[in-house]
Amino acid sequence: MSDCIFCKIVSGEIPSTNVYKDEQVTAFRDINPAAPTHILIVPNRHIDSVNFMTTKDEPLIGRLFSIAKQLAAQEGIAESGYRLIVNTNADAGQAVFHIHLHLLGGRQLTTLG
Ligand code: DGP
Repeated sequence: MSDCIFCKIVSGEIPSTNVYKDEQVTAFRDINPAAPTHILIVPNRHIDSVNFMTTKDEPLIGRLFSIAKQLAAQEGIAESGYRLIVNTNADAGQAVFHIHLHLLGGRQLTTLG
């Protein structure tokens, strides 16, 4: 999508600190980190949100979690713990409408909600 920030990050049009990239997925550091490790893991193909995923996207969305696991180990937070978050629409505070998994860790995370 031409006006999507994360599509522009995937294509390299907007600079980002990438920590992972393959033909399906890109992961980069959040511009406004909420924890010592705050990485966004996104599919290279645009999907607005969980509300727009279909059953054919299940392997791709599953892959986001596999990469999160790999990056958590790489960041040294696999044992201390981490949180994976997917915000959807206004009540969850979704700001960027390109589906993404937040990987947060490196400190004690407070309660949800
Ligand atoms: P969400 O509320 O789940 O839609 O979170 C969107 C996140 O995206 C938010 O934590 C800030 C981050 N973000 C927004 N614009 C940029 C950007 O241009 N670069 C990077 N690295 N992160 C961004």
